[in-house]
Amino acid sequence: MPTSIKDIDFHGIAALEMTSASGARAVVSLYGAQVLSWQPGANDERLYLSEKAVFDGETAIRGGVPICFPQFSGLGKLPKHGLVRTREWSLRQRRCDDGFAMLVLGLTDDEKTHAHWPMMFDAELTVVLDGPRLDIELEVENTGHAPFAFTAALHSYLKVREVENARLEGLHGHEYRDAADADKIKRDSGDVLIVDGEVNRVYHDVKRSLLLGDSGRSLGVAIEGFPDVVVWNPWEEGCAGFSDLPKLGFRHFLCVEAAAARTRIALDAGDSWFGRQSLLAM
Ligand code: TA6
Repeated sequence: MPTSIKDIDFHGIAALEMTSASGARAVVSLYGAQVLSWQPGANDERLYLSEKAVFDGETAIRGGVPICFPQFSGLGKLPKHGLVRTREWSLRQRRCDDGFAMLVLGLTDDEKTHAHWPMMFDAELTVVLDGPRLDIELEVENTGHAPFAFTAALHSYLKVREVENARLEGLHGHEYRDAADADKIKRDSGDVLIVDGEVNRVYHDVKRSLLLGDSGRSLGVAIEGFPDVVVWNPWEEGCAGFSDLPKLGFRHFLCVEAAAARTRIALDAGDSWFGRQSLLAM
């Protein structure tokens, strides 16, 4: 099968459909530069997209991989998760090679971002679909004359068949801030993370790769550049508070997010930074 990148309409918004030589497929919207679907094989969707997600060009889309920048969650005065997940990005590059498909989307500061944050920046998201692997890389350049610092995340909604049966390995021994328990600092002592209630944790300084096991299939998560990992599931009560999640939606995803949350990334004028999350279907 030849690799391809096609312009498509996805629930009424402009998107790109990437197909790799192996038959893997991914869909990325220009709105938010959000990966909305990733199927490394036929009938093997690995990203959760809520059936109640709103595609009105104003609301953040619930699912896939939203980009949080220049603020993660409520860690500052900006709108939650920052300014770029509800903006139209532009396509800068598309490339189809023998085996893989790659696209680059970009967004720069403008009057809408200045209304909240005065800094000048260039953000670029590169998505590479290559066989069983999906790489998502966020690069940020300080294009202004003053230094700035930011928090950020690739807020990946990983699809699981049944969250109670999911097992997340690799966080053992790490310190985390428990946002579901008054932001207490704790240390993970279990061999695997099992979700049987609300989870909202920011794990610090995670250098290991993670493995998400889910009813007979696995997903490797390798992270570079982002120092932290956020694990989030709202559970039943929390889920009921989200109008764009179905009642039992929480059972079908676990957010495992490459993040810079505890320590802000500082950039001098002219400097740039990148962080990457690579997902490997097994
Ligand atoms: O990453 C976890 C988190 O910050 C949670 O606190 C939760 O609220 C979630 O993100 C979703 O945020 P959103 O603004 O997309 O509803």
